[in-house]
Amino acid sequence: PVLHFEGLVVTKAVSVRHGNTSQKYQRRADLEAVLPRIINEAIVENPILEGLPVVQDWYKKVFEYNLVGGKMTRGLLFLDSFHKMADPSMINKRTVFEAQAMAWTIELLLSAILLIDDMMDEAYTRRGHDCWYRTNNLGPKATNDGLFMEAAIFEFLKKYFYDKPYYMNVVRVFEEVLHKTNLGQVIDMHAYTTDGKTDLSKVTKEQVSLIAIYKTSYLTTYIPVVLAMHMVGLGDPRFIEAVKNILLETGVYFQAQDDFIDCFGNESITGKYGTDIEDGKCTWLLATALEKGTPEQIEVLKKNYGIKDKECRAIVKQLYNDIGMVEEFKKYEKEIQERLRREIELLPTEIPKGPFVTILDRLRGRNH
Ligand code: DMA
Ligand code: MG
Ligand code: MG
Ligand code: MG
Repeated sequence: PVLHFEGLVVTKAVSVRHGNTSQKYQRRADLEAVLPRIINEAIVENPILEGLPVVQDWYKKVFEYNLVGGKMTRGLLFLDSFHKMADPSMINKRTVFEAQAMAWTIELLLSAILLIDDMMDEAYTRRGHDCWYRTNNLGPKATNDGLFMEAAIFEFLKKYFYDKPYYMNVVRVFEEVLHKTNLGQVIDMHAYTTDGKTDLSKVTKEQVSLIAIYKTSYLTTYIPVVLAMHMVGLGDPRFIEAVKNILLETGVYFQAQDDFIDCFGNESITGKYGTDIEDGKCTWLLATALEKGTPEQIEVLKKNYGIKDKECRAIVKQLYNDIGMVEEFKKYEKEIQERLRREIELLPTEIPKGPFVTILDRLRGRNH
């Protein structure tokens, strides 16, 4: 479908499957349909931008490019959690729209972080297009757009939730997640390096999990469910504490998949060219190779990992194949799926289990 902003046509939202009327696709289509309204209300008509047409035009462009065209995993997980946890009497036209506004605020947080992540990772493509910093001759100037999007999160929240009893809690969750994700990016860049180069002796599965909890879990699995809990009246700190571990562990699994897809994914499906091997990232694949590889193979890794060269990348990929990485990953995925499902069974009775099971169903075997 084509989304119409005021004076702006967005053609990137191609994810609606025609002819499929299932609830899942309908929810996605409905969410995509409200985006122009939300951007106009929360950004274009925001008094902060009044009288600054150049800024308005630029940010319409930034939003069009960066907010649209993703999988919307997080926004949809939030909506799913909201609808599964809310008392049916709470659901009406107004609360459904508010939930959609919250879903887009989560997507905005993600888009801001990805915009900057792609600069740090020296990535090439995202969502099937050039990374934002590689467009419009931007380069490092794109930093300001990431910062603007981050600031806009709090404008969205003010616009739609200022009078809600859960407003302050929701603001604090966004602050917490931003902060934790930034810490995660620091660990992702520095914790396993010596003099800025990947130090294989520091790469372990524990390190991989620690990085993932901070850089990914808060942003991916924690925030959608916890915000839904605050909105439906399940925001008691004891309830949040009870679900936290499962959500963080699910995020570690999500990042392991992201690492796997970076190397073994099909670029035309993922929309991004994987750079983890060249970037020398501390990934689930690398930690597994170090566990399973022979001393000779580990020598090969040492020579070829973290080098910006297509040949070196191909050698590492071949090595991953030689140690049976695809099978290793299947085994890991089966085990973590089973373990998390057992943990969900043990959640307190007050907390609906549906959203947690749905996350695992959605993630199983994902290829993008
Ligand atoms: C994922 O890291 C975490 C954040 C905070 C974006 P990544 O660099 O592996 O993500 P991607 O593979 O999407 O670039
Ligand atoms: Mg990245
Ligand atoms: Mg990164
Ligand atoms: Mg990645």
